[in-house]
Amino acid sequence: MTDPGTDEAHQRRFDAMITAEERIEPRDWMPDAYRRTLIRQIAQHAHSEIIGMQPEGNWITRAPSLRRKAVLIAKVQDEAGHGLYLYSAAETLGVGRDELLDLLHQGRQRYSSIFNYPTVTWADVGAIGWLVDGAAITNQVPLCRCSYGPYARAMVRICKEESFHQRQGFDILYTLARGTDAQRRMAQESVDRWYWPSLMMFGPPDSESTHSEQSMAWNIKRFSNDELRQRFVDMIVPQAEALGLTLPDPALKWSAERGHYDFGTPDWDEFMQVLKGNGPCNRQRLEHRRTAHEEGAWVREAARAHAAKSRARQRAAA
Ligand code: FAQ
Repeated sequence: MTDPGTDEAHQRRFDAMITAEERIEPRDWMPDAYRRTLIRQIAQHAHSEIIGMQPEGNWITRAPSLRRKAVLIAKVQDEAGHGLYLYSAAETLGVGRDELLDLLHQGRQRYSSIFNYPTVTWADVGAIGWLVDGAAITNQVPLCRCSYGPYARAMVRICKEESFHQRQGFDILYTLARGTDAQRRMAQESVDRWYWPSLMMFGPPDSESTHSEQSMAWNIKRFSNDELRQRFVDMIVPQAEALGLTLPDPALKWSAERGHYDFGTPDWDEFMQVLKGNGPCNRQRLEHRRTAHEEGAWVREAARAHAAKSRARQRAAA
């Protein structure tokens, strides 16, 4: 049985570390609720990375040139890598990767709403890079200062790669926007479809966000959902001008008083529907993931057999 006196001392030490902006490491004592929150967020983040491979993976065989195909394959592979760093970070909190994948496959853990939208044109690969990776970076740069060490460190590398991803998406749209009329129209139509869902990636408005207050007190989240959404809009408006494309938001205008762009309200009913599993691609994404997992069983089995053999060989040589 744990000694309540000791738990109080641990809690005081944990609180002092948070106040002093120190990193919490896996060996440190942490409150159960802090651990649970991190597992929820990091798992959701990891699941988003691997489910996020599907919308773009859809275009690998149809990329318009060898160069675009090679870049896209590398990007999709990067997302798999991000998933691996993040599952490893979650494992330091005492959960197994298999357990987390089971929860995803059973629909008991979430992944980002954005990946439930379809990629119907090549321009969507550009819009995902520019807007979705752009939103991801805006959200993730502050996570490099998250109080939990393994998550913060994973974020540093992920953010570097996401910046490159955003540039390649911008480059695709830039090329299309300067192409034929049909290419320009395709780029604009894609931005029209991805703009609002990308604003929803930051989560519900602060007034509806159940976890923000506590996560900010623990230095897991450094800014609220609405603060980051604003930062993102301020970043993409001049980028849209450079692209020569418009953002489908009639309320968008510079506010000299606030020093920020005013913007419209996302359709939060649509967001809630997507979270409930009723987005355009929810069923397809999960079904595909489950099938890929089942079909990959032999690879996991072979890797386990190889690891067991290597261990036996090392023991024999010792
Ligand atoms: N989708 O109280 P809050 C990428 C849920 S980037 C689905 O505000 P929190 C890169 C939330 O879980 C995308 N669910 O929650 C890439 C909670 O549900 P619960 C991944 C959402 O955690 C690019 C409820 O709503 N990035 O993958 C969403 O404090 C291109 C109440 O919300 C991350 O995960 C949503 N958008 O703040 C890959 C970043 N928003 O558990 C491939 C790390 C909220 O109570 C291609 N995560 N919910 O049932 C975070 O920063 C936070 O978790 C937030 C949400 C900001 C997403």
